[in-house]
Amino acid sequence: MLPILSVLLGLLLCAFVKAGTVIVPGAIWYDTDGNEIQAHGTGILQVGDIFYWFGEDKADNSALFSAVTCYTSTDLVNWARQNDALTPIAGTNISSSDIVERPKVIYNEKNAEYVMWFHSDNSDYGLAMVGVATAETPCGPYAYRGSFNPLGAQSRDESVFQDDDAERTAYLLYASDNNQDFKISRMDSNYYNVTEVVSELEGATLEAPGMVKRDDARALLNHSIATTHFSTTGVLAVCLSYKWLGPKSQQSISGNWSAQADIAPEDTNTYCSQNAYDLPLGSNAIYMGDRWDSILLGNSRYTWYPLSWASGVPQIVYADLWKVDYAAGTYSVMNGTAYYAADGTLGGTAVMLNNTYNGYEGVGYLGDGGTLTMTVEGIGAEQWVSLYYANADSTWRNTTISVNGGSSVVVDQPNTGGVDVVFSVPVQLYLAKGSNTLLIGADQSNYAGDMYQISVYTEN
Ligand SMILES: *[C@@H]1O[C@H](CO)[C@@H](O)[C@H](O)[C@H]1NC(C)=O
Ligand SMILES: *[C@@H]1O[C@H](CO)[C@@H](O)[C@H](O)[C@H]1NC(C)=O
Ligand SMILES: *[C@@H]1O[C@H](CO)[C@@H](O)[C@H](O)[C@H]1NC(C)=O
Ligand SMILES: *[C@@H]1O[C@H](CO)[C@@H](O)[C@H](O)[C@H]1NC(C)=O
Ligand SMILES: *[C@@H]1O[C@H](CO)[C@@H](O)[C@H](O)[C@H]1NC(C)=O
Ligand SMILES: *[C@@H]1O[C@H](CO)[C@@H](O)[C@H](O)[C@H]1NC(C)=O
Ligand SMILES: CC(=O)N[C@H]1CO[C@H](CO)[C@@H](O)[C@@H]1O
Repeated sequence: MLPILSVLLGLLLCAFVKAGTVIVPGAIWYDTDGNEIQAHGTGILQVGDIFYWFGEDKADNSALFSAVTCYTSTDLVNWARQNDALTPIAGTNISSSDIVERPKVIYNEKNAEYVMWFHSDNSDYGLAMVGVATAETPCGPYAYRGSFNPLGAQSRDESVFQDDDAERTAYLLYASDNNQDFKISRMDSNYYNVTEVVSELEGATLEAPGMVKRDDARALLNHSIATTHFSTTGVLAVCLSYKWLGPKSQQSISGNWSAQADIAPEDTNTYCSQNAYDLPLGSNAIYMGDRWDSILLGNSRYTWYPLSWASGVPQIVYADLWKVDYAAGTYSVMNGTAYYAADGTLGGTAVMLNNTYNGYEGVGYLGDGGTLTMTVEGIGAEQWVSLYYANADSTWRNTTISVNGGSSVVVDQPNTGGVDVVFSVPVQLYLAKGSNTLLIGADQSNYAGDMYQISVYTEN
């Protein structure tokens, strides 16, 4: 390798493995070795001071099963990849031509055993089963016990919920009966099977469930199914509105759930994400979602946000960057410096739009000859920069951005499912101390989304 290249590579790796302090929803997340974290359809297990993050490895961009990964962290920000927890077994229902999604792990005290549940299916999602695997250590590797239809019925998107009663009763939450009926079933004392449906929401068409218990009440996330749900790839372009059910009135897991409500302003489509897991945090929780990229599955992003009950009902707290102190049960949202596209300099075919966001107009027709130049203040470091877009598109888009005449960085912009929604995309850029010139959209033949705002942060 050329010396200059290896120096550059070293610098890059250095930047990646440096311990982080902030959670940046929607950014590419790197593990402590500098590799992209592959843990989609998140499940979190806490053992003592250590968090274990289980998820789907989609590095090969295929929906088919390659591994359930296991990462560890003590701060929910810096994650170290461990051995894979579950890998394909030829000749079974978890072969490399099958589907294994949404792995969740709970600990069975009676058997001193970790038990993993997951959506187990064939490639056309026709079997609709749950799979169960067990291990003596959190990351395993897990021994596969088998896949089955719980109580003879279908189960697609699923999660588990372990109660804090004396028996540590556990439940399977699952989309059943062609995703029409949503069911909650009690597990047996081994957590190997379910014994009884304790709650059924007929015709609810829910998926991607998560449940948190708070003040002895439970919240269940709900969302409406897009018609693409039944596509043969089974992958959603997810930018849909999610709901919660009954956090106040629902004292018993088997009782009636109260009516749904939004967990984020409806027009944000849950900040372009789908729920995967909800981790209690003090008297609040962390919403852990996926921003699926159905074209490049491995490029799907993690969208973790505080889920706050401050208003009495659970609401996602939007943050470009935020910090969590799990032990203290607290979070804090970082404040950036906002710059508005309307204050920038338009070049070529770029035009001001006639719609507004936060009272500011956006800039359209960026790319393919249209540019925007903006001046922002830096501190002489790698800094998070959030680009705010409106992008009513059913495809992922790109924009390019260059700092002070340097080479262009490509920043991708998520598919919003064709819905007009303003959202932000984070990118880490080196900004010089003092004034910096950002040139946006110059180095691309495609159109970017419409740009409204840039926010610059100093925390890393
Ligand atoms: C997968 O599960 C289905 C349904 O239980 C069963 O018919 C099939 O034999 C299983 N396939 C393998 C390879 O175990
Ligand atoms: C789970 O329980 C059901 C109902 O008792 C039973 O029919 C089924 O065989 C059990 N499945 C497994 C995998 O143990
Ligand atoms: C649950 O709802 C059903 C149907 O509306 C009603 O008959 C039943 O009494 C309710 N149960 C409780 C515990 O409120
Ligand atoms: C961000 O600004 C708000 C409002 O001024 C303030 O309450 C909050 O403490 C600030 N957050 C941080 C991390 O400084
Ligand atoms: C904005 O409105 C003006 C006046 O109606 C119109 O001429 C112009 O084409 C509009 N621009 C865009 C980008 O829609
Ligand atoms: C975005 O950029 C990537 C990498 O440069 C490229 O492969 C892809 O085609 C681009 N997408 C669009 C919509 O331009
Ligand atoms: C049970 C329940 O409230 N289900 C709702 C989930 O969200 C969709 C879309 O808003 C509603 O149609 C369902 O009624």
